[in-house]
Amino acid sequence: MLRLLGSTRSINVRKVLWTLAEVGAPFAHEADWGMPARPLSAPEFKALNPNAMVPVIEDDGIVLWESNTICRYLAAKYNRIDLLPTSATARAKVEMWMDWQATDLNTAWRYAFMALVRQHSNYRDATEVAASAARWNEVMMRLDAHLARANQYAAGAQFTLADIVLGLSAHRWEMTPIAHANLPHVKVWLANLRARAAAAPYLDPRTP
Ligand SMILES: N[C@@H](CCC(=O)N[C@@H](CS)C(=O)NCC(=O)O)C(=O)O
Repeated sequence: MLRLLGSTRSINVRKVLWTLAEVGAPFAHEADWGMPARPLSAPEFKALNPNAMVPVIEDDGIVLWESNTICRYLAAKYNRIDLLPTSATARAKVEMWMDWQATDLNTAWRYAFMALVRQHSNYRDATEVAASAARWNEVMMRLDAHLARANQYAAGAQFTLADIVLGLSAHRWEMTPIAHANLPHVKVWLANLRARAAAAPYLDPRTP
């Protein structure tokens, strides 16, 4: 059975959990990796992922890390061409938004989130917090403008992996105590995602 390592607290682990729920795959979740009892620096863990980061999966004799790659692997394995289409154009649209989430969007929020939600002692510079919050709003405004033109979901008329990874990031943005830009299209799209049975546990206010 597929083995998933990493706590639900991690947004990248939640991408995999939500995708597993969408495809209906059975799995064993080792949620304590990253907790004091099972540090990611443990040799046993680093043998699986030398980056010492979660999520990691072990399935059918392979080990994979990088959350977006794992989501694509699951969609392909379970022939979910609705989540990750096979035509070059439709697939590229999904992957473009997934890559944007992992790069532009993710790098914008780190400082503000670590300071305001995790309250980490290494993130105490108020100027940096304000700059990160401003960058975060700015990239989210780009997503809102896209959703205003899009046909219901991020990559078109169909729910795809792009909505999973962007949806979790948008949820984190909503749940972080910054002065939020007014993003009506993000709001409607997120409400729509929250109505999915597979999504509800991962778009919960208790897990920003
Ligand atoms: N690019 C990686 C990033 C993974 C990542 O940043 N994981 C975080 C949790 S969200 C992590 O493991 N941090 C180290 C720690 O928790 O000790 C992916 O998408 O899987």
